[in-house]
Amino acid sequence: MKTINFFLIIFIAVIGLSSCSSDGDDSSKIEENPMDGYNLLTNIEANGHSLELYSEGRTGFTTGYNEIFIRIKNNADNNYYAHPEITWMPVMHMMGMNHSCPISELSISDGYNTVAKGYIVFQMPGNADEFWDITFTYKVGGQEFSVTETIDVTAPSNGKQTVATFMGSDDVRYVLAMVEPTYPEVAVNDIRAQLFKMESMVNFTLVEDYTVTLDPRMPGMGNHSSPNNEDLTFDAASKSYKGKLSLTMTGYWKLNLKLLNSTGEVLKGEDVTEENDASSLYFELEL
Ligand SMILES: [Cu+2]
Repeated sequence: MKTINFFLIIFIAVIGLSSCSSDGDDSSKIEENPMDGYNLLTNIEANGHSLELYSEGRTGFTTGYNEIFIRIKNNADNNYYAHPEITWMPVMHMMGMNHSCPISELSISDGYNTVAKGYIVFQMPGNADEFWDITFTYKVGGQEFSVTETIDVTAPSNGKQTVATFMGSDDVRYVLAMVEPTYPEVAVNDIRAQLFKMESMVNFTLVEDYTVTLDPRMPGMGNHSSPNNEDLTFDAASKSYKGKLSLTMTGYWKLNLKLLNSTGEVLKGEDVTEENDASSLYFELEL
């Protein structure tokens, strides 16, 4: 009995000591990895740094809205830079010309000062003769660097359209991209989209205060609709268009859309009627 107590006391003492020492020393804490559970899209090695690009759900760059997280590692000491200042410029090199696409600024994400967050809307995939690259210009440790990296942009594997590039009746070229729902359900889903005006081949600006009407249909089932949808209107806080998308069953849905300007003029798209089964402006999804 005595020996058991003796070992028990030593055991407790050891536990007590080890927990004391780890409590008192911050540097021995295992640092939480902010990118745990995210997919590494690409790791760009340049200037003695590693630029790591992550996605929350995607495994690659696809046409449409791509949310991207970036952090920069100093290869000399394997530490990530806090508050990196990064700008990016994606360019598609086509047979006859080059063009860019809508992008956001890269801002430091809430909670993790080593992670910058933003989005790119790719209007089209690359192919054998035409490709995308991204030029990053970034400032870390008081010095500016830059790197250009070729990336693979593919059409989504399910082939569904989540971005539309079109000329409006006002002779302006627009890009409309669906942001949400990422995981649509048989329910009334939040739908969110972003609208850009193509000012030039390399400059796209956010368009505010328009309206995107929504008429989801199931072409495989007599083109039936669903109740309780709400058109997308501009939300100033998120700088995007928000509405409600009602999906009453699983299968293929075509989200027929019309784009209206701030005075209610139709810039693109048509009503779905007996004679016309789809709008020329639409998103698609399958669930
Ligand atoms: Cu292109």
